[in-house]
Amino acid sequence: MPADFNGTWNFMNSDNFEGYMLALGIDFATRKIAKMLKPQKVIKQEGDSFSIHTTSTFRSYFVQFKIGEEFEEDNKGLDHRKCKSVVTWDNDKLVCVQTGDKKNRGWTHWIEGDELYLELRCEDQVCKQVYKRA
Ligand code: 1AG
Repeated sequence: MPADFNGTWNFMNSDNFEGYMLALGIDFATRKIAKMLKPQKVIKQEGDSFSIHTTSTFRSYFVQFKIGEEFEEDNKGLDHRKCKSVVTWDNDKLVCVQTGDKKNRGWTHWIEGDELYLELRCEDQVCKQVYKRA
């Protein structure tokens, strides 16, 4: 049985979001606003199909995928760079590799108790975020 990510998750804290945004080339003004945000994630998981809605007062982002199936990601409202993404299981972790202009781009989600973790990677930067079950 894989991990169950279903639910609503509220942002708690973040480490090095600034470094991650800099690696993506996000401008100063946008970074200033972005780092004040406390996004909420709504994750729907049905077998191998996932959708993740990340919403905030400033920007929101939606992604859906099936485990192991490559898809085109537009990163709309984020850095807008297109990439080819694929998400796979690494034990109970969801691992996304985002192949495109940026090296080493991707993310990993996992759950510990009632907390959802997200590690965002781009080039040599790693941002870690923690969400709590609503
Ligand atoms: C995400 O990916 C994407 C959502 O969680 C936001 C994460 C990082 C932001 C990415 C780049 C920064 C670019 C612009 C900053 C502007 C606004 C920030 C908005 C944050 C809320 C959307 C993993 C996800 C799976 O697809 O959970």
